[in-house]
Amino acid sequence: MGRQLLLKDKVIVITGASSGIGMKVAHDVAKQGAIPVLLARSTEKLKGISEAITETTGVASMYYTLDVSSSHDVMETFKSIFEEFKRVDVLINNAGFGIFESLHKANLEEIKLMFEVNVLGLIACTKAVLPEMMTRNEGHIINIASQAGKLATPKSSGYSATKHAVLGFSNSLRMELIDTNIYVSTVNPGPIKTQFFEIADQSGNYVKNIEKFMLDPDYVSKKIVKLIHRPKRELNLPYWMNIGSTIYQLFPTIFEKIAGKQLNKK
Ligand code: NJP
Repeated sequence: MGRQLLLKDKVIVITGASSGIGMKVAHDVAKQGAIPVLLARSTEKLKGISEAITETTGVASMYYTLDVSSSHDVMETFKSIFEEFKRVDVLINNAGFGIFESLHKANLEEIKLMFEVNVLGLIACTKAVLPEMMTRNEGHIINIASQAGKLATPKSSGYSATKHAVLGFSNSLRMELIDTNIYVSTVNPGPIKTQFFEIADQSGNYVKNIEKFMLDPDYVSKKIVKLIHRPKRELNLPYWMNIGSTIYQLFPTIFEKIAGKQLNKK
């Protein structure tokens, strides 16, 4: 994966662009001349972000209201995007949410919805861009997964399962596309200071316990922009968190025994 992509006039579609990481990345790529296409459910927020991007960068970004859990709406939205822009250079599958709860208390409908958004929505958006990328033999799909996709922790069985699914999906697709110029990257962050925790951690206990480890969304966004310039297999943030995940993969039984209690922060 040794290429350097100049962002000027590149069409970068970002799901979940109405807040958090997606919003930051939209601003940052526009600063480099790319055209961010913002997708999320909150139309008013998207409108405000899109206007702010145009005001600060001069780039005419676009937004479309989309709930990624509707595969029909995903298809229709990408049809409109292709009519407007003819191409998608980079897709950032970022829309997602988590609910941290012990499984015996968790609501099955909420777990289903996490899968519909975090996994099936991401797959639907990927399927929507792939034919055009394959025709041009060029493109980059960036899937925002999580360290929770590598190392599950207590009270996140549903959320971790969705992020494990994202990594499995991405790894398979990367191999399918090995002979093409279409790159598949995953981003596996630890906790980031965004609105994510307003839904994920309603008691506030988890945030209180891990506040000092939380990443700044500006930092995460800068790293994602770097990843667009130089695609690589996966981006682990912070890098040291991946050491824990790697040790876990090597020695799962002993790791769960020794570190399992330490990881119970939710
Ligand atoms: O969270 P937040 P982040 N259809 O809540 C959108 C992962 N991650 O930026 O639809 C379409 O500020 C929602 O928009 P709206 C995490 O799993 C995070 O932190 O208008 N869009 C909003 O724009 C997720 O995949 C942390 O409500 C939908 C966006 O998603 C990604 O990072 C750690 C939607 C969420 O913005 C971005 O999260 C980690 C739907 N059905 C991974 N449902 C972390 N923050 O600690 C939601 O490892 N959205």
